[in-house]
Amino acid sequence: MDKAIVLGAGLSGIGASKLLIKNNVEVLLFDNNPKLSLDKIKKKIYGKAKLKIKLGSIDDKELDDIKLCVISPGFPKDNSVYQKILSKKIPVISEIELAYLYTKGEICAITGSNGKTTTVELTAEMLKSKYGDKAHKVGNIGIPYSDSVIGKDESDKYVIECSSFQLEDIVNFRPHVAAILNIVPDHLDRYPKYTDYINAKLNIAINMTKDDILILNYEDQILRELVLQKELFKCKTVFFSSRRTLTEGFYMVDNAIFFKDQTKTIKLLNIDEIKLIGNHNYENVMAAMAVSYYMGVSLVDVVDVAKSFMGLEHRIEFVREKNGVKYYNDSKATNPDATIKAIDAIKGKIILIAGGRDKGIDYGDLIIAMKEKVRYTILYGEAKKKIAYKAKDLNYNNIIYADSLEEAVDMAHNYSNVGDTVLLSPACSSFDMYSGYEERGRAFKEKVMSLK
Ligand code: UMA
Repeated sequence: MDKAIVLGAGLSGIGASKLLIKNNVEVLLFDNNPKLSLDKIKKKIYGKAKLKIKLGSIDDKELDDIKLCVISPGFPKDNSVYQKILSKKIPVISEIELAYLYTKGEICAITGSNGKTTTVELTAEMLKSKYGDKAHKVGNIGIPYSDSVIGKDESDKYVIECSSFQLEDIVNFRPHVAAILNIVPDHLDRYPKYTDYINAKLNIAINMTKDDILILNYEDQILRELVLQKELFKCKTVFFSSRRTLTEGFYMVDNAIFFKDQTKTIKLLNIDEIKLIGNHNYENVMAAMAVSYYMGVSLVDVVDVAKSFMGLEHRIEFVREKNGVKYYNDSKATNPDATIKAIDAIKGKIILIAGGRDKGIDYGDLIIAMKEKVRYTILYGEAKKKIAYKAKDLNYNNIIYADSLEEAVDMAHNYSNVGDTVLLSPACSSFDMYSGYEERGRAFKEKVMSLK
């Protein structure tokens, strides 16, 4: 192979181009957006003699001698250039597959609809406790995997956060240890059927063999039932559970986390020794412990790291207490399931701030969760009416409309009582008003800090 096309000139496309050029492959980098700056892209990639960049459109002839296509996770598959590549039968791989082909060290990978980033961060800390600078967190977390493998050797260890998009076009990608945290409807604006989304997630284990270990959430019905279809996975499977004692695996009972294998049961910690809150977070902790343990970290070390881990910004992040009311920023909750988990995690009554851009997911279960603990729900953004109509259908009437997130915070301040929690947990993406959940979370925190 001597010439490849890379689709998308974002983080993944730039990482993939660098890796290919480093390995003497000529790169044609294509991005659909004609407004991108050629100079800015070029500055990020060394070896310009082997690089050609095309923005907006591409001549058919350019594809004649292309032997491989590397597609960025967010690059749309109805794009005409992608369709031409398919019709020319050029093999297509995802950016994580490319990186895998050039990886010398050992990899573990984590996917799931919710909790990926927290679990990857925690796993990376655990791996660092044993492997130091040789441990790397990469992938959907914002650090392109392909960029990270350049110049590394057999002693390096990677924990890869895998989105369903990244797992769509893998061929040989085979982690030694993998975890699927949960599967709930998400990204239904991209996948025609829910099963397409599930199958993309399951690709994480498709090449794993009997020498590999797949960690699964026993409390997730889809994952539990999949294991019953034994022929689906060839690897060993280990469960974690936040609700029951298991015959083998990591589980939580009586507010403590245990590990059990064929010879022993060990109590690892009490959940009040960790700083994260909520059942979903205890599941993330158990998954990270399991992945790290099977990647060679001792149980003593995984427990130490779990106890000192502070959690991440924008994920049920405590902001301040004001007049006896606690404020939490959970801007990362971009689907209803994540918001349900945040509601579950908080003790006492809640004033919920939600809304943003709708992702085509039903809000029924969220409304049911709101009925028990949410005193008022303040809705803003594009999805506010859709959520409100569903609430009305299900007889939840404590809905208030706001025109902006800032106005929603003012309203929450006025409507809250001592002992309440004000929770931003939008259940929607942020793109109707913000560049991403981070900007939305920061806007919330600024407004909360300015409350007089
Ligand atoms: N592009 C086109 N045509 C289009 C749309 C996009 O050419 O119609 C181009 C854009 O102009 C842009 C490039 O594609 O230049 C962007 O590629 P990309 O969307 O694949 O984004 P990257 O910058 O490569 O970032 C990706 C992940 N983004 C997505 O999956 C959408 C990042 O995850 C990831 O951190 C990064 O690779 C490194 O691995 C972000 C994300 O939102 C955080 N992920 C989704 C999620 O978590 O829900 C899946």
